[in-house]
Amino acid sequence: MTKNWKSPKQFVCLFTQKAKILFNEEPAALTPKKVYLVLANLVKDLIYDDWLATEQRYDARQTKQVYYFSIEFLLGRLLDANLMNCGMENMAREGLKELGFDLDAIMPLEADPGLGNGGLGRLAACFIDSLAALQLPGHGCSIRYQYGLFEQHIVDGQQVELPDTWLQDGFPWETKRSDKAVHVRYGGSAYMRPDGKGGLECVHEGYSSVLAIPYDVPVPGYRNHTVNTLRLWQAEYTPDGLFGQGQGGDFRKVLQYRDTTQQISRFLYPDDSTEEGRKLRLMQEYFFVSAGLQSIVRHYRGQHRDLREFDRYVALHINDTHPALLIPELMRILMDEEGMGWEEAWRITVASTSYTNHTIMPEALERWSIPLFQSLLPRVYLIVEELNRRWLAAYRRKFPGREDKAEQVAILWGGQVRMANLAVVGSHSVNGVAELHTKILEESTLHPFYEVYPERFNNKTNGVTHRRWLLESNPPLAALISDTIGTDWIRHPKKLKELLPYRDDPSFQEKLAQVKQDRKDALVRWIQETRGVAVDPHSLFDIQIKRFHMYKRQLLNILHVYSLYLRLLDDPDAVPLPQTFLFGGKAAASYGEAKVVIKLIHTVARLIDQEPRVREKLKVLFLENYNVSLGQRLFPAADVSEQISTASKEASGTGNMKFMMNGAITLGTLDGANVEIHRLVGDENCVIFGLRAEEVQKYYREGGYSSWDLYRQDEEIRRVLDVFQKNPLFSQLYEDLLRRNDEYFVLKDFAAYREAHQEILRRYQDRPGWLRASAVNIAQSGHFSSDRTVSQYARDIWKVKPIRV
Ligand code: Z2T
Repeated sequence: MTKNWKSPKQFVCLFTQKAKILFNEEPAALTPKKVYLVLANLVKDLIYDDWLATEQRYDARQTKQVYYFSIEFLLGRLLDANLMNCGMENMAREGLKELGFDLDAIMPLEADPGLGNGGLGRLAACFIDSLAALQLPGHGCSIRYQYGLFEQHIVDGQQVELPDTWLQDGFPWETKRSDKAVHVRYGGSAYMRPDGKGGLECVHEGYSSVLAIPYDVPVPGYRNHTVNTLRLWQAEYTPDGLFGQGQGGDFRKVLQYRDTTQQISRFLYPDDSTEEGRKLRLMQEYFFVSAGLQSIVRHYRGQHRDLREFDRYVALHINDTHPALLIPELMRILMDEEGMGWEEAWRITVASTSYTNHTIMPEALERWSIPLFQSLLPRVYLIVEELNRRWLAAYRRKFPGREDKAEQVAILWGGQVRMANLAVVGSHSVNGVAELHTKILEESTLHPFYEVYPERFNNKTNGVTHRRWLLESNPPLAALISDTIGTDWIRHPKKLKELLPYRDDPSFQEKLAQVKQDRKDALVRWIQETRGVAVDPHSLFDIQIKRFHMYKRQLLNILHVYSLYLRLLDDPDAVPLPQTFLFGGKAAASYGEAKVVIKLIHTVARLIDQEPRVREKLKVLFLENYNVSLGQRLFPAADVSEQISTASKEASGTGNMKFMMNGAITLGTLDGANVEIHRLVGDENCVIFGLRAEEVQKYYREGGYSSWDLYRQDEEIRRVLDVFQKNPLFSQLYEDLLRRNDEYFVLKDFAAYREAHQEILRRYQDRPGWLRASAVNIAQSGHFSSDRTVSQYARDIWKVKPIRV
């Protein structure tokens, strides 16, 4: 195997060989998609030696390793990222050119692996990138969904969901490792019996077992020879999986077992609005946790003698509660398979496990019905039951007579298993994802736990990999930065601060303005080519891209745009410069209200397009199927970053950081990580508006405000809301805002938001001032690199150190 490609000529030679091996074709005969596949396979060959060497190195050094369990990894395309990390992008570009191909035309042919919903899944992808870049021994563990997040089509202004067939042409980055398969058990019955040595042992019988097969994806660091692993598990049917059943010839049972088995790794987040869907989701959660842990313990056994030292060599991280079954599963393995007693197994489990919380929204806290849980995972349930018993007993000793509090911290309550409580009790570290979020966890959401275990709580403000979100997504900006301060910022993103002295430098500002215009032009061309829509590249680009959720308030944005439309109808000079409002994002298939907001955006867009007096000044465009690769086009082209969630609701946000890195100005509430962005750049370099988190929480405690009063007082609000009365489709939104008292304070924040937009326009017209603000944002964005975040996890929580390869 080759180390690196030495010259374009050698590349051409290797490419020709590979085309022969894979397709038995000459390069010139290859379709563009085959060119992609050949190239991807060549890049994988490049990575392979380092991949094996990395694993050997970790084993030889007996180093502690982290396993990051996440039910989502929203990877995005890998060709560009891997080429960049290997430092082989130019070589590939030159070589392909000699063969008559254009690398930039090949890259978009790669399917965008969407094994995640949004922020949580993308965070996991940024983290494994940073782990490898920092040479930290850390790996991802998840599910190889056959279908990722649905593809969003817009038909008649409405969202339609289509399956995401990302595996159709094969996924060249993975390696199937059938030899490392394990079995995962479901169902049957479990009970305790005397073990003949004066203790008890567990019997689990009548279960069915599913084959879990790992597919490994290499995760290369940035030009440092470290290659970690993302292990994706796939469920497969095994003919002998029906233990003690089915052999009797119950053919229907065998068929049903086969069907269910094959469903487990089929879809990301199967619809949970039906009982069947819920059961499948719980099967998924146990599936990858059990498979992952079994393989970790097996590997550990090959390296070390004594499982009592497990936590010295292994850190297990759970990304939200979806992998929280890791806690009872590790207990099961240590007790049932390794013969440990409860106390010792518990010490090891807590010492190994750490947990990140990603939301305070009560409806998003996972709960499972006990009957479902118990029938699917009888042995694990016994452990959870015992854990709940011991935990509550200890808690009641500490707070005698406080049943109100005991109820809040119980793991089992009201017929349900409360996963967040399980995760907190079973972890030595519990962290939030931004300062404000962690404070709310400590003071309200998880307060009773904070009282007992204050030392477990800590904050780790999110970050994003600046390699993908700046270096790879915005090459002209990256080049300008490197020309100005050198290339050290790529390995040490804090050094972006060295741009600060240039913020008022006219020549730097001029170049920064050109880069932004260049990225806007590129986006405009792409929109014209792919959507057939014309956008004014000299208008202000105001962008809101994120999942659709009522708390994120895309509704506030579009209502404000509609108010601009109304103003322009009266007075064509009501706005001083042309503006383009871009939206993108998916709504959960079952989230009716969010889907109505998507429809409303399309309706307003059409109204504007049809009005000659307005359309010169205003454009609204919804870009369908927002995903990682579309994000990579949009962040670099943004002037304004819309971060307008109801204060206290957005745990962190990470799009806010990607915009900032690309020089956009934040227009936001003091929510999530916006608070920290604001603190770093100051009032002059972002525009903050609206209710503060404490005010919102006070309203919630005291029963809200009267949205009717506002409706009566503010004429513009009144005129805007009349849009709803013209169309019965939107009556639900009207109801929410007025009759159901505006849960997310859209109307309450409307006037402040209107003011904030006027402030944006004032600042945008001061060119040097705006460019200075843009430069300051880029310069301060190094703090929001996931390299910073991951170093903090490594130092404070996982206790792992870099290993040079
Ligand atoms: C998700 O993307 C987030 C939170 C969730 O809570 C679930 C999902 Cl799928 C269970 C997001 C937060 O909403 C966002 O504020 C945060 O930046 C992101 O996780 C990463 O922490």
